[in-house]
Amino acid sequence: MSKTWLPGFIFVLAGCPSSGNGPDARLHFDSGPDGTPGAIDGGGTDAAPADAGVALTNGCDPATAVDDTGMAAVTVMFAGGLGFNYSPKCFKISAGTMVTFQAGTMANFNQHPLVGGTIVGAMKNPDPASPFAPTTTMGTSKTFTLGTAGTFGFYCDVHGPSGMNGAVFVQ
Ligand SMILES: [Cu+2]
Repeated sequence: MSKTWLPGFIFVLAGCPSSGNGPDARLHFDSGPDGTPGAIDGGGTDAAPADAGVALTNGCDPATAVDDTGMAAVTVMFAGGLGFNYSPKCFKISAGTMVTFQAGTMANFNQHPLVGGTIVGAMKNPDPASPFAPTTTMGTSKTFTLGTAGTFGFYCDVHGPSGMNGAVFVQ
């Protein structure tokens, strides 16, 4: 009988980092049930190169980013389900593409303010010149037309340092 609960107990331990401090602990805890923790919190493929000294923006590498070039419009879901994340997190578009940030059913910009900028070493670096500036703090959907080529990071003002961040490469 005791063997039935033991594996579950181990799983819970694995999902809760002992060093958890606020939002970071929430991210890791919540990303488990969501089913897509890999791309967000370092368990996936694109977070590893970030520690290797490669110049990435919010963990995004243009070589592996989702290729949405040629699309007229792209939608980025945020805080979908229980995951404090953006999907896609890293993507490429053509200049002139409309990018819409769309909240999940239980989320909004008040809970997840959208900031243009980067997370470097868990520090938030807002960029006032970002096409995503100023910070979006209300509503559930916001559309930006990205007309200029470049790399533009974005993050959630609350959960950005713990993984809710991403970048778009405009070509
Ligand atoms: Cu958030």
